[in-house]
Amino acid sequence: MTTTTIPGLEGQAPTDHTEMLAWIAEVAELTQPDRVVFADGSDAEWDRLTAEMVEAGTFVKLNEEKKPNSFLAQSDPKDVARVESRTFICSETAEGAGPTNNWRDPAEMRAQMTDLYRGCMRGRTMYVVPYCMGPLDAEDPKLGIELTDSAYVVVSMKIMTRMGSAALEKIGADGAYVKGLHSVGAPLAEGEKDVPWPCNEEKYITHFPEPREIWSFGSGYGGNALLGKKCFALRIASAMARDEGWMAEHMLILKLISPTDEVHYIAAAFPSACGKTNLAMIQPTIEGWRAEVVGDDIAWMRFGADGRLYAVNPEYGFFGVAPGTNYSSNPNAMKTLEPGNAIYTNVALTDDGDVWWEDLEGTPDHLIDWLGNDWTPTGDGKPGNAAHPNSRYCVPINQCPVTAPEFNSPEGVPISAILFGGRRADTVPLVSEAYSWNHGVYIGATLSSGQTAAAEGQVGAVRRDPMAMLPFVGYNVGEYFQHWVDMGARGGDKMPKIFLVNWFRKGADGRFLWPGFGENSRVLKWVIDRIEGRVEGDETAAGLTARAADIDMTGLDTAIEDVEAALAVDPEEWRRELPLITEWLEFCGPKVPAEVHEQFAALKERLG
Ligand code: GTP
Ligand code: SPV
Ligand code: MN
Repeated sequence: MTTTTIPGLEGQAPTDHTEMLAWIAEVAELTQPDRVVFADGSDAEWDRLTAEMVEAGTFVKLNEEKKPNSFLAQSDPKDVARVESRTFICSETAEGAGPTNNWRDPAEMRAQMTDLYRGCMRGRTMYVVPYCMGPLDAEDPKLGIELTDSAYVVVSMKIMTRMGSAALEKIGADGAYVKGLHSVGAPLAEGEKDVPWPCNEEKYITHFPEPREIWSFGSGYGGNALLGKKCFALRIASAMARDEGWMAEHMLILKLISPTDEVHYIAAAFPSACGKTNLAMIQPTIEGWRAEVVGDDIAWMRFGADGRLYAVNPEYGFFGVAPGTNYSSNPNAMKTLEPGNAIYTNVALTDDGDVWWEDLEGTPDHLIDWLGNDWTPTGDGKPGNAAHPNSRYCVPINQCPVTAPEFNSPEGVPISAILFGGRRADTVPLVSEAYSWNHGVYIGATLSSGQTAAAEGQVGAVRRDPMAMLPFVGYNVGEYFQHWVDMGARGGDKMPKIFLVNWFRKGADGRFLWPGFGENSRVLKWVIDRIEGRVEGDETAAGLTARAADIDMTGLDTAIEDVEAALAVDPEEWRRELPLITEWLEFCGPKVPAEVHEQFAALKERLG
């Protein structure tokens, strides 16, 4: 049917999509891979690619008995997290990217990156990876093609997305799809031996929101390289969502079931490495309550026929932070890993071919750490983490014992509450409810958190992270706030209630005041009680804050004084935030909606 020749492709392309074939041919001509291979997403392909990566030293095959069909990769030590300083939104105008993103003129960026891409896949295979974000049978499935020279990306995309032939078929002969081009930027000369984790010192994670394109160069890691995740499902999708009247958010989605079988779905936006996966998989500690996971990182929300906001998880797997995960903090994550079929990155390797990371049960006497060095618990004078703080497991969502069947429903689930949260050692109470949708938008717009290892930067430094989307909003941040206000106006009283939570408040002695993890179910119960109108709260500057007496403490040995301290709103501390918020809203610029400024004025008035 088509006459397009793709250099390096053996046999017939499995699609008649003329425009797609022309694009693939053009990229292959530019990047000059030895081979072009269409990924079909099959188990046979997984077996072949993982075996090749074991052979190449990229993967270590883990002990088949302990971790069946699972692999460990250790990245280059300089390629361990998202690189926000190298992430660009190349909208047509600088204003379109707003003050929070790095912007470059799209034509200039294309010219510059085209030079980098020239010959960059020499000696490698270019994979054509078709994928779908969200269920394949959605009314308007969101499809993408990632061209990549990384087999690690191909197998990770099989876990994280609906990847392979079915997605290609959905695109059909002329369907729309998001173009993604990814290269690790490490061409091989004739006969040159490859390294286990090829990458380039120079990195670009670039988005062209208007034509819905992604160009990524130089990194093989996580959100930099698995283009369906942060690049498509948040940065590009947020721009689509603004245009189409829905929301693409950095949120977990969980299903909470009360002892009387009341069901509520809750979405929560916390910045990277601030507890989404843990809350999504929560094992409630209060009698009779159950929870199930719909998603752990990204939520796409749109209005249903009944006018409520429905959320879909566009992903198909978990890319979770390993350190801190264990059978007591997150038993459901541990059980998800038991059947195997997982990829681990930058954790430590035990002598019997298993994995280990900080806080996992049973510290071994000897390990190979994420850098490939011998490691012992005492450090032998060489202290350091066995696993990188941003080391990750990548595992299919359907292996989780508490996955809600609705995770695969194209209609999604109706959201009763949206939580915003972050890491704040002070000031922010354990839980409070926004006075209105717009107050909630204000709380989200000024959300703050201590920086984590999930991205480069000074760990611990408090920064504003609006709606936990600072690195992920694909357009002007003021317009993004406006979109939130507009969605609220559309949804009216059917919108979810908005809450602010903080699991990370510390006492004067530096201890966490609240035990967190499964005990957070006690806070979720209060949230449901509020939604159902069963409890009152205290009107404070922050919002309607829970009274300690209304938090179910049955079976919890945390001192009531600690809970009271965790819930307290100290006007003095809140006043200290005011100049920072003034500065932040000024920085966000003239597009910040009046409604947000009004809420800030109301806060100042509450503080006197
Ligand atoms: P990303 O995948 O980067 O978006 O992270 P995330 O938001 O899913 O964070 P995750 O659930 O992986 O948690 C990150 C870190 O926070 C882990 O080290 C957890 O152990 C820790 N953590 C999660 N929940 C709690 C909690 O309730 N209390 C405390 N103290 N720590 C928590
Ligand atoms: C995050 O940083 O928010 C993550 C990990 O979920 S990554 O896929 O690298 O973005
Ligand atoms: Mn995340």
